[in-house]
Amino acid sequence: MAAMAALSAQAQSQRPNIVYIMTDDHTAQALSAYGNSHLQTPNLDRIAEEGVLFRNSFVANSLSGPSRACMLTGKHSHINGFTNNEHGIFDGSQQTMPKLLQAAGYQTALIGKWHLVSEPTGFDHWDILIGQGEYYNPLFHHQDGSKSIEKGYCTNVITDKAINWMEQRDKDRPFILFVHHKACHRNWLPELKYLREYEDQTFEKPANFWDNYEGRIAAQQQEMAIASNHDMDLAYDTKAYLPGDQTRLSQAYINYVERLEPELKKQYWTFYDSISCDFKRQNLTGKDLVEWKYQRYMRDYAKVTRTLDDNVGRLMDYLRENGMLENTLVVYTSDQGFYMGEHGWFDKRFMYEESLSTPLLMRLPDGYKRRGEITDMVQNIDYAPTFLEMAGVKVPSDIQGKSLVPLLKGEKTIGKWRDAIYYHFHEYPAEHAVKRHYGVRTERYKLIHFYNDIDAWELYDLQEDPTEMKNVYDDPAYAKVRKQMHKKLEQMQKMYKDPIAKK
Ligand code: SGN
Ligand code: CA
Repeated sequence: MAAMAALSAQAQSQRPNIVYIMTDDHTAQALSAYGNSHLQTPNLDRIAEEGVLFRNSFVANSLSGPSRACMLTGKHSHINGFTNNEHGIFDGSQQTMPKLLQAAGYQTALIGKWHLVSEPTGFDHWDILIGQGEYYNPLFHHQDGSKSIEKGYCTNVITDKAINWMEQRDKDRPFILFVHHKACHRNWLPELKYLREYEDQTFEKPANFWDNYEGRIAAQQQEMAIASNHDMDLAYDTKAYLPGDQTRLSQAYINYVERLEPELKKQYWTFYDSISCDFKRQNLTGKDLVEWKYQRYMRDYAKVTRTLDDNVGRLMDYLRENGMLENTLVVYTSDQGFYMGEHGWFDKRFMYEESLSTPLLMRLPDGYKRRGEITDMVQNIDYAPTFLEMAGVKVPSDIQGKSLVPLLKGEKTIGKWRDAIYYHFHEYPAEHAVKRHYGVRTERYKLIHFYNDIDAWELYDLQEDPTEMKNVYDDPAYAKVRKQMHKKLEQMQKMYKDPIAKK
């Protein structure tokens, strides 16, 4: 509070507000701003058009809880302690960016998905989903300890709550508002008004959809293939059942739909009944069945994204109409990327490009001149130091991320920015069976080590092989690169104090 007292009311009001919108599993390939021509996200694209789009934006550990912990602390998972969803409980007594902003006079609020198990700390106000949350009439955990169902579709409810909070805030002090959506997490239940949206569209499969994982042992052993009915469940993900007989559906899925009011529930089942009728009539097998599953996945994901984009638009309209845009940093990102059929997959976790990446768009407050695309490599541990610096708060020396302020101000960064990022995924054994691994990515190369119950190294030349189909670790032509990348990895593990580093 001392820092706040030292600032005049005028200085207080000049510090930018921060609206941080983070979605769940919304991958860069599913935004038109990043080049998807099948799926329109006009409101998100507008943030990029008026601000900046990061082309090389990555996470440190591609999973919900760990990503959130990295963002809040500016530190890698092995330092902040939340390494995986299955056994993690976030230590809320540690230093976090919201706490530092709060101490400097910022109003701090968090709405939506939290997923860090312990109660949020460092927020003046919080109102969170429980665990993964629900799409229809979601249950919220309020700050006073009570829980209640909020009527409506989750993405709309979260935006309403965010706007309501901004309405009643102290308008003389800056704020940071975290808007954390459940969308577009599995199993992609659409807002009812968009049930029929995208149904006429055929989505193009990525070129490496039928990957056979040659030379990549961990990829051979995962459980996240669209083709496998064990992984992408017909009765859960594609919502297929015998028409009129929902008894074969996954109970978890039925429970989600049961939350709807009777009239809406009827609309819902009528729609998926027609899909299931059609499915039965076609009697698909082999590749045709996989193709059908892929189209169902894409269409439902796209519908969920549609509502998300509408709500980003609604939030931006509020900021615009209230004259707040000039003094607000708006950030749009996701907790990680996702596979949209690349390598034949859904889900994330792997250090391959689509889930290592996360979309990152920013609309900048006055005084930050950069516009357009930024290609420097950035990571979610960078958000905390960025927000702190923008708020005029000294960045503690134990924060591992780098402030993005020089990039946002348009300063020349050639030769001064980082030349590699570090990644470490810890959750195994677990759902989707992705082995533990760590690695380093430079502008051109990527070295990965899968460790626990296998011991496998992979090396990719992203320039020659952007879809990561050819592991060149044992290719003599890459011997020199391999050596350099090992050196880089050792350096980074030491620098980030990962206990897995070679002693
Ligand atoms: C759930 C999903 C998984 C997903 C994890 C983690 N299964 O367990 O497919 O990988 O969440 O996702 S589900 O049957 O419950 O849909 S994360 O984004 O929260 O990390
Ligand atoms: Ca996620």
